[in-house]
Formats: sequence, C-alpha cells, structure tokens
Amino acid sequence: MSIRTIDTRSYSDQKPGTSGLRKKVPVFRQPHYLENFVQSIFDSITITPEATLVLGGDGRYYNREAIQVILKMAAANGFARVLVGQGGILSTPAASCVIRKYQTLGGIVLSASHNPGGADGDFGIKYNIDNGGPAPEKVTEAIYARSQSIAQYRIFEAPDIALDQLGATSLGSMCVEVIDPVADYADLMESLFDFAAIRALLTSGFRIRFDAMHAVNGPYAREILQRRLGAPAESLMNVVPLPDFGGGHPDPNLTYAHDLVEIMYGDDAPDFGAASDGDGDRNMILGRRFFVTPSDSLAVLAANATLVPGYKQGLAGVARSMPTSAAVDRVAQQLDIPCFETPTGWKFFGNLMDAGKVTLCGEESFGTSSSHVREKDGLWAVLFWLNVLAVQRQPVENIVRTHWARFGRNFYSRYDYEELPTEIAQGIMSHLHDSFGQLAGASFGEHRVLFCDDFCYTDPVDGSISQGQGVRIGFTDGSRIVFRLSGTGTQGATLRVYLEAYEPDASRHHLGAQEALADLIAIALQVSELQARSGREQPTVIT
Ligand code: G16
Repeated sequence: MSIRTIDTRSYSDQKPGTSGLRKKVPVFRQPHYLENFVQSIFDSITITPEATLVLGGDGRYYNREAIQVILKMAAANGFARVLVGQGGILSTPAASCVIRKYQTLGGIVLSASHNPGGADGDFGIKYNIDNGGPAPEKVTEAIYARSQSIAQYRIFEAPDIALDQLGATSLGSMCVEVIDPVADYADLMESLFDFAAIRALLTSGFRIRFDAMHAVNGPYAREILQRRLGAPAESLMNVVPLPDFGGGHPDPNLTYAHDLVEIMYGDDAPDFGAASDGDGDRNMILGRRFFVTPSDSLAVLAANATLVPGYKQGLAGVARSMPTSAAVDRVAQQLDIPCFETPTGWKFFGNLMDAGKVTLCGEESFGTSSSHVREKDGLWAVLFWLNVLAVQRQPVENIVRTHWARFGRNFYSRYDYEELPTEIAQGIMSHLHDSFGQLAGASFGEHRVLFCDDFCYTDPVDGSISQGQGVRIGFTDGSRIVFRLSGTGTQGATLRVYLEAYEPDASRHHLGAQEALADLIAIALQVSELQARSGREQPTVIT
C-alpha cells in the first residue's frame, strides 16, 4: 500500500454552481474527473496534521464509488481522520451537524440535491467549511481556479474500506471512522424542540404523512418521527433510500411530490403533510388541502419562534434570499429585528449566522433553517411546524390565514422553464438588461415600474461583493418580478421567473396565487418576450 501520484489533464467544466459541482453521472465517470475536483478542493484548503474531514452523501447512484475514491485521496493528502456516515450516508444537514459538533476542518457532501439520480441521472460534490456551511465564493473560486491548472493528483493505493460496519479502521496513517449518520442529528433535534409536546400531539389522533421520496431522510424520519416521537409507521412513506430514488424526482414540490399531494388533497386527508428532498435539506409543508409556500412558511416560523424551546429567547434577526417573498420582512419589522436580503444560495447566510446577526433563514426554493447548523434543514422545518402545531392546536390552514390577517399576504409564485437551450435563456436575460432604460418609470395597466436592476449584494460581514444575482423589476405598489438563471441544473439552462404581490386587504386573501398574480405574469411574459424567444407556451413547473 502506497501513495501514488497520477498525471491528469484539467476539465474546463468544473466551475461550482449555486451549490457545488453538479453533473450527470457519466460526466463524473470520465477518467480522473472526480479525482481532479477532489484534489482541487484539497489543494485549496490548509490540511493540518490533525485535520478531520467529514464525508457522506445522499446515497444516490455513484455515492459509494465516490466515497472510496475520496477516502483514498484524503489518506494521500494528509488528513489524520475521516468521519464517514455508515453506508456512505449523511444528509446535508446531518453533515453540517457533524462538522460542527466534532469541530472538524470541513466536509465533503455528495449530492445533487433534488435532481434525479441513477446511472444517467445527476451527481454532485461540494465542500463545506469548518462552520458546517457551504464554502463561500472565495473558496469555490479557488477550487475552480485550481481545477483549471491541475496536472496531478494523489491517491492511496489500498483495498476498499468496509462502509457498512460502524467503527474505526485505518488507511495508511489515516483513521477512518464509520459513524451512525442519524444519532448526532437526532440528538440535536431533540435539544431544540419539545419532543414531549410533539409526541403528545402525534399520539392524540393528529395524523401526519411524511414523504421521504426514497431519499436520504428515510432513516432520519424513522428514528425521529417514528421511534422518538411515536408517529405510526403508516404515516411515513417512501422511507427506503434508493440510488435512483425509485425513478422519481426527489424534489418536494407540488409537481414532483404528487403522491403526497394527492393524499393531502384527497378524502380523509391527514392533518399535516411534509416531504423532503434527495439530500434532506429542502422541505414542503402541507395542511389538509392546503399548501404553505416556502416564503410563508419562513414567515410563520419566525412569527411563532418563541413557542419553540430552542428559540424561546427570540431571534437575533432573519434573512431570506432575494427572490424569496418579503413575508418574513413584515414579521421582522413587527418584531423589531433585522432582516437581510441575500443572493440565492445557502452559502450567503453563513457569515450572517457566524456573526450572530441572524437566527432563521429561508429561501423560496423550499429551504428553511436556523443557526443550529449551516445548511438548510428539511426535517428541522417539519419538527418546527409540529412543535408550533403542538402548542397552537389549530389546523395548518388556520395558522397561515391568521398570520396573513395579522401581517398581510404576499401572493407568490415561481415559474420554471427547464432545459432551455443556453443561448436562448441567456438571450432573454440580455434582452431584459437591454430593456432597463425603457422599463424605468414605464406603466403596465395599474402597475408602474419603480426600479429595475440586476441584484448586487455586498456581504455586511466581510464586504465581499456578488454581482449579477438576478434581474428585478419592482413596482410602486410593492409588487415584484424577478428573472434569474438557475445555478443547479445539469442540462441546458433553467430560467426562473418569480412573482410577488403584497395584499394587506384580508377580504382578498382567499384568492388563488395564480389569480392574484395574473397581471404580473402577463407583464413578465411581455417584457421578457419569453414565449416568442423560447417557443415555450407553458412553464415546466409552477410553484
Ligand atoms: C441549492 C442552494 C439553494 C438555492 C437552490 C436553488 O439548493 O443551496 O440556496 O436556493 O439551490 O438554486 P437555483 O435557483 O440556482 O437552482 P439545493 O437544495 O439544490 O442544494
């Protein structure tokens, strides 16, 4: 057994997107492709002699092979120890929890999140720093720069490590500890929420349905919801993680979590429904025949935070990504706490949380979490809702409607146009940029443009600047249209159109979002020339 240095050539397409490097499995399987990226990570960080790395993934196709490669490369690059989840499994929030709890140098998380898996599906890899959160842009840029000049990587030649047995083994001078992927995370949840109150709710006839979508959260849901909180086995669905997610698209939204949606909108629907995604960091919350938008969910959690033991002292502040609705801003205003607006990408919340400026964060893309970890956290959001419900003892719909009556309603919707040819999508964005001059002050029926720009963020902690984060058209009545290109797709380009209108008048809160936003949708299509330029009459997904 020895360390080998292998000659390699760079790949030009290793630029991390919104959340790490995501590509099709066959791309990752090209000779040296994974190894190049892993070596680029290791070359971009300082590996001290006592450094520990956390390693795990969402169990998708290629997870196990990649784990073996990364273990051998970690041994050849000077790590003292790797904590790897049993079977190569760690949900994204659990990886963040383990990095923080054991104060490790960082972690490598293998996932393409909500993207489909399988031999021709998607795979992904990202590096998280010692605070447990995704590497900030300066680190991802360094990794990319290194990947463009890489000529060699180092790997330890050894047989594969047994991943299914808990305990420690060695790989050269490095220790590999196979850890229980669920225990630390479940303990953290138990320290934040009132498990006794939730258990009382779940055993009092209140029925829930949780859909793990054949993804990583299955074992976590079994341990926490079923074993520790007493939910009956039949309240969990699709709990066995599968490398191809059972052929499904593990994205917890109204389109892809359709089995759950049918149950929650059917006769005899349970009281509460929820789903999480491929790597367990996203969540969708449903009441009986009622969908809670992620933006509203964040606002409701912020408004009710002091009902939950882990947050009973109140919130230092809140943050949301720019395209997320401003519902939480209104809560922050009433609570008299700061509210930050960041670009899309969980990595932008890290500095704010480390500096103690915010406690709760959320995104329209079904992500919510708090400073207990540095990732978004699907089961945490489910438990937060259950804790609030255990105290309020009201239907989900009532809680949201009461919230709207108090704060006003931010009608919200997102239209996704997936797999557009890249040049068409970029053409639409360029056309919007070119229209800024004409749009400023223009009127569309009752809507008058107040501003239009491309969102630029200055991090209030380290002063770093992130430009080009999405085209915003703001109207004088507070409504907004945002256009941006997704940074997580692996095929062509995905154009997202985000629509928001504020309605203080409670007599209009019963309207459907599509009805309330019809004017804005028409304006968005008109100003972007989207249909003519893309040939698409309808979006792929509406949420
Ligand atoms: C990732 C990021 C999120 C982001 C989402 C969508 O989530 O962590 O912060 O909101 O992608 O990004 P985009 O609009 O660029 O596709 P995940 O769950 O995919 O890791």
